[in-house]
Amino acid sequence: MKRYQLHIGGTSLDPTAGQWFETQNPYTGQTWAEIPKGDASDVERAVQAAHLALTEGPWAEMTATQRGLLLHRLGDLIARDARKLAETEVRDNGKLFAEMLGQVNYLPQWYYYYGGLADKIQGNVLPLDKKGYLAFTRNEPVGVVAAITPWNSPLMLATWKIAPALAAGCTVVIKPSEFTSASTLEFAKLFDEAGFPPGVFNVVTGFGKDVGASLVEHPLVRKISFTGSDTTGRLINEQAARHLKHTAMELGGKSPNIVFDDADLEQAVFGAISGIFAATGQTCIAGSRLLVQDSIYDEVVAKLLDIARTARMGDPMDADTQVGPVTTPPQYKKVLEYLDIARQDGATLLLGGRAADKPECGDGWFVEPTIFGDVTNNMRIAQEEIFGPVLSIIRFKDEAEAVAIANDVRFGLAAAVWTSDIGRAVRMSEKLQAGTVWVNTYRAVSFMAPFGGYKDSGLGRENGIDAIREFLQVKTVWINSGAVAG
Ligand code: TXE
Repeated sequence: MKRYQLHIGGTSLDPTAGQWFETQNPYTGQTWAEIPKGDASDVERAVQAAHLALTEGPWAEMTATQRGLLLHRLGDLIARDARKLAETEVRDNGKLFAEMLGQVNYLPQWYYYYGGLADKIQGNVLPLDKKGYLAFTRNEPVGVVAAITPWNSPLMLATWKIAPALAAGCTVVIKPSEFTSASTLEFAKLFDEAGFPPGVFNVVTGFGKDVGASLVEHPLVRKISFTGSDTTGRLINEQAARHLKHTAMELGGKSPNIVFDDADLEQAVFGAISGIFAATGQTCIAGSRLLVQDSIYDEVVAKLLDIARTARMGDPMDADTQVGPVTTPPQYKKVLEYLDIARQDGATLLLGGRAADKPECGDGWFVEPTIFGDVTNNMRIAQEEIFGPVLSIIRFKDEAEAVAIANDVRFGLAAAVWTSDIGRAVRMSEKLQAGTVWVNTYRAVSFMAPFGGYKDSGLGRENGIDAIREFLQVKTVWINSGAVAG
């Protein structure tokens, strides 16, 4: 069995306490590797290495252009190793290989984009109300960044943090999810090959309450960039606030996918299916609430069921598989619990609603693609993030009611509108309380487009130019030109 090592200060090494934990393949349920069980002393080593790299030596001396070139080189190495990295991700999180490969193949663009942006962040010469001074601003790295990432898209969500943080000149210590740590440890080796100085990028694997909490508490960590559940996000934010640290939080969602009767229904149904069943519903942007206008409700439901009932479950490495397993045993249990909650709340089960026991699902943690109809927005399945292949269909009569239902949740990550009326598209995009609104599409993301949450879905933005500012702090410099005393 493969046994991984931590990555600290440009070296692979064993955890201080000499302990490892096992990681499983969600498709087979079998253990396939051992992951270092880091603790506070490993965090200490990693943060000290990151702090040293930040304050002295080649990274601290480097120009922004040189940093950009290193990011470029890293992008090339990811492209070279995309297949291997994607295979490791699938082994650990059970997502479809085709989707994972597509995702990893896209990652270099983040490193090229932020590599290019590194030397284009300018300060300002300030107009002043006083004579005799020159004043200007500099954008400086915020410091050592702790990145804490989840299990659903390990390398992509890590990249959304790492690329802008390094472009800004920060150094990084990352703690990947305990369920999917392997790909981040393999990825770390590419930093050395690309020529990053030791300590710029460090990985400490382990559990949230040990490694995660120690990172958040460490006095030399200045920024915590987190993706995960809103419960953990809140906890980290409270802890960070006690030490006045910067945070960026990408948390959950309960995104509405809204279909009007003037929409192209074939497209809308396709968008609804991929919106909830892609990645087995385990994405923060899952379109888990399908809002359908009364007049087309029956037609949309019939079309949805026609497609969803043919979904092929099975080995995520197989190109024909459309729905893979749930990634972790606790998540599997949570999804099954919500199926019971939905029934108790009075939702009508239209499809699935149970664990899958088909032979092609092996011993994996599979849940059948599930659709509930006649859901009302006060039901728990309409309000709480399930993070699984469970769609709730809700009726509405008109635009005003669609907006009211869509916004009546504590989350606000994304929303989509399906309509052929341009005026309606504009009105809806203004009224929906969400960090991203899609019109006649779902799930589009790009390194160029800011991404983040309204309301309980998070703080700060990832991607686009906005993201690099998350890792910079502004310094104002006043120079006395000699005309002013003292
Ligand atoms: O997430 P956690 P979990 C949601 C989804 C899912 C639920 C639970 O609804 O069912 O979260 O998943 C680290 N201090 N999302 O339990 O706990 C942890 O080790 C510091 C939404 O896996 O939020 C991991 O690295 N760190 C989501 C990371 O936080 C701590 C993606 C996320 O774990 C910590 C995944 C602590 N006290 C799940 N406790 C999205 N927004 O995409 C845990 N961690």
